[in-house]
Amino acid sequence: MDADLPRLSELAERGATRREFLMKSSAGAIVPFILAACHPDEPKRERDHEDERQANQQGGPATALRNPDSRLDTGGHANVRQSTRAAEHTPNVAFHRFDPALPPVSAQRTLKIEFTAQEVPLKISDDTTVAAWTFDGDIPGPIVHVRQGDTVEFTLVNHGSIPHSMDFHAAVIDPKVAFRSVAPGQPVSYTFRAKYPGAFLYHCGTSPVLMHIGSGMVGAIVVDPPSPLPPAEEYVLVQSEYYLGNAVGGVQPFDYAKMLATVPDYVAFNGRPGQYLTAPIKAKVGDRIRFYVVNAGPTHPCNFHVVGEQFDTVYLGAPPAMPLRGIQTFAVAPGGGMIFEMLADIPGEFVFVNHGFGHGQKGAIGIIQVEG
Ligand SMILES: [Cu+2]
Repeated sequence: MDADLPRLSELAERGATRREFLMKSSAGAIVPFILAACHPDEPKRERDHEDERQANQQGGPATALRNPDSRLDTGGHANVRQSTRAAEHTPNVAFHRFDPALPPVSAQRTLKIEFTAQEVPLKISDDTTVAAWTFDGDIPGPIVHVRQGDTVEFTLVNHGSIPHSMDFHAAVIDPKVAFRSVAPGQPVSYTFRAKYPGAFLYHCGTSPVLMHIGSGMVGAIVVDPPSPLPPAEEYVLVQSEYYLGNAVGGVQPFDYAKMLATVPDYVAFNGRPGQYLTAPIKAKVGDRIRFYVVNAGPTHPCNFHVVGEQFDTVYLGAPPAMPLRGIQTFAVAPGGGMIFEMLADIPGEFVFVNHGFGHGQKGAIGIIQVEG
């Protein structure tokens, strides 16, 4: 891990440029965590070695788990090695910010969606390119937006080199059929109706699911209730964890043993650690800001919090039913999704963060810039 250790320099740089703000803010407690991210040379070798040892110890029973949804599973140990497909591409890929804006809902009540499973290099920061397994070439995959009761006609075409599949949490469907794995070059199609409103995860369910989720095959589907929620600026944040191995040709593969050890290198909103520190989400005083927070995991919760704010409303599920009011922090479970609303009463820079701060420090952090 030493020579090719994924650096936090970009995040650290962003932290440094935000230092004054953080010092001035009421979030004094954040400062040590951000500044701690400025030490990319921390001795990780011993820790990683220990992680690996633990992972090996856990490897037997954990990797024996099978995905009952998949018909092409070849065993719990299958497909934990990174395919070479991503590394064969040139690693000279450009960084792009993932647009967190919720796309408009379709006017049609039946939505045809086709995704491709792709194994591609993805630049997640200035100095880190990963050998990603993706839907449509990005982590997370495209944001899907429908209404309760809408019909989704979905097709996945596998352009990868190993089996992949699709598990929509917004679907009520026979998983053995719909969520089955398909071989390279093959498609799988199924149709479902969005039964409940809310923010839902989708992910590849091919065995071992940990490897496929952990390598980036995740995304969000937002289902609106029949009567619209109050007007708001709407954003989708998909939290996910990165467990990376040594770079090959400038591209870092995902590391299954580290996924089992559950100590991530990075935790990110929408695939890029700290991307919304550099390029904050903009809002205006008077806005209602609605976050659809989906936690892809694969393992850790997203303890969602906004510094200097309180959530006016948090919907556990099926909005507008059972709203929680005046919430400071709420955990979104791995595999879960929830809706958080805040009212931008005053101007300022408000940090949104996973308040499990080990993971906030590792990149699950951003800024909402509220202008008067
Ligand atoms: Cu997959």
